[in-house]
Amino acid sequence: AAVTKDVLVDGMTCSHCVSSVTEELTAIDGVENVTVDLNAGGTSRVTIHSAAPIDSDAVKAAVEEAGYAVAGSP
Ligand code: 9UX
Repeated sequence: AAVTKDVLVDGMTCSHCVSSVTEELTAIDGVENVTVDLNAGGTSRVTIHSAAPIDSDAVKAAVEEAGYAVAGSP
C-alpha cells in the first residue's frame, strides 16, 4: 500500500465495532487494509492502508456510517 492514514475514532468498545468500521473503510476506493488499535474505554486508533490517496471526508463518512465518530488525527 502506497498510503497510510491514521484516524482517531471514539465509541468503539468491542471486536464487532472493529469489524463494522473495518468493513465500511475497506469499501472506500483504493483501501487495501485497515488495522484498529482498540481502546474500549476511550479513543481508538484506526490505520488505513491504501493504494491511492485517502479522502478525509470519505473516511469520516464511513466511520459515521458504521455508527462511530472521528475524534481527529493523531
Ligand atoms: Mo456492541 Mo461494540 O453494540 O460497540 S458493536 S459493543
